[in-house]
Amino acid sequence: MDLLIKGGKVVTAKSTFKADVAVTNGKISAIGTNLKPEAGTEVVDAKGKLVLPGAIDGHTHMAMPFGGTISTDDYFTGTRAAACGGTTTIINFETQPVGVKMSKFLKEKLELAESQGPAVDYSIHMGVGDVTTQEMLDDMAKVVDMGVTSFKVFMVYDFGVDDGQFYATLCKAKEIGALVGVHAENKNVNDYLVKKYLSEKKISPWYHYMSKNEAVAGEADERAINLAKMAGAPLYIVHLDNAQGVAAVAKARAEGYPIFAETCPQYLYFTKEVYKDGRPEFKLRPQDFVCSPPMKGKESKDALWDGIRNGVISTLSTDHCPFLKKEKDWGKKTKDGKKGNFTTIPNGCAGVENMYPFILSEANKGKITFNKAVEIAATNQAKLFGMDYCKGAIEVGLDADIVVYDPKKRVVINNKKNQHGALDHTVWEGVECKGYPCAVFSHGKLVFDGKDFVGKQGAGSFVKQKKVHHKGPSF
Ligand code: DUC
Ligand code: ZN
Ligand code: ZN
Repeated sequence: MDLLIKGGKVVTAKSTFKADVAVTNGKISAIGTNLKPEAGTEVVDAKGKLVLPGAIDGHTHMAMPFGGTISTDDYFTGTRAAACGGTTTIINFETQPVGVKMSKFLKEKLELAESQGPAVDYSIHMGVGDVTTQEMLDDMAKVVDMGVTSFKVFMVYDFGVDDGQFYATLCKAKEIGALVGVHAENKNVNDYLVKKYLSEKKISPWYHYMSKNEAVAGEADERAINLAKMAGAPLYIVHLDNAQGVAAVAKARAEGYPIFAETCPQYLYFTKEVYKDGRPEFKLRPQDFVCSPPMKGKESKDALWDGIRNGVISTLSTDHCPFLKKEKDWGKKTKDGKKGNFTTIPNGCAGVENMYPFILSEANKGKITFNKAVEIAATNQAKLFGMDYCKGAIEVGLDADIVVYDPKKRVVINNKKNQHGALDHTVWEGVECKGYPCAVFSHGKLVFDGKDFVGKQGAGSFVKQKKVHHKGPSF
């Protein structure tokens, strides 16, 4: 036995109980009361603390080219930040360029990730950029064989799919044991509104929200669900942000369809008002909050919380995609010195370090149970993406990715003082967390000591996803 976490309360998706947790060779080797350390075993006193599985952030964009730049965190700095927030696995999006086979592209991205040296484990979702030929579509099977069984299509953006390509991707995924995620927004209406607002000289970040409003997202959520039903395939709606979409997911799940949804902390905490005002008390401007999809109104925020409580929403992830303040300013003056507008702001915000502390803090305040927080931030992610053979729970045989959480510790997010990514600001600045991780282990090795990153660059490795065959709404 290498490590013994003693006297804490273990929290799983289903139950909470007092137990010691033993770790041998990076795996959880025993869970029980009064476990005795062996000679040389490191003992961690967890009295008064919760012992949780490390979170899985199923939605990050590390080192992603976007809008003339590249997101600020790479596979190392992003996973360093993740580790210091109790997230011990990320699933990063890599989107296939037009004309390049997904399997070839995946090989290149796995090499890139390894060269950057992730601090904790990572996996990849394959963004679908080109399924215009049968050959490209058939190549999805190779990607599955390489250990990536999750794909994402975009209903917006130039590289997005039309409904026919979306349908074909769903059918192929069902055949090969994969799950398709979707970024659901109505492209034609979004494009029309962007043109209209720009022609009316309405160029501020508020019009980013207006052109991607509740109805633009809600219609696409409903259509995506209909396409999945037509294909008889499971579907995963990423970053669900609106009440209409929550209702559509609830209905499809009640009918027995394997429709799953993810939401993100930003949709549970902020509202569209940030695009008018920013958060000036923390020197955050409206453009700093520009991400896609944008935050919505209070009705949607409330519906998302209800969706978490009643099981309509299965997972919580971040869409972590950080850009520097000077890049966020491209909405005023572009990189080339031209007059900017809301479409010239790189889309995305930081969050990978904040997800677990945020949702656990909400649990600590009584908004949801700790079991629910663990379920949506760790256990369900592992099950949905075929990683439950090694991740997502405190269970004998699984990787010892463990968070010791102090419900009494208070941390106010301060980008300069207590955040560990590469970004020069965070939209989470000034947010107070009631409770915080005081120790984080990846494969039984300490990576966060409650203050600093103490892990190693390159310690993380690629986690293969098993084939998945989700047949109904539960798993
Ligand atoms: N949304 C973002 O905010 N950034 C990157 C891609 C996306 O869909
Ligand atoms: Zn997206
Ligand atoms: Zn995203």
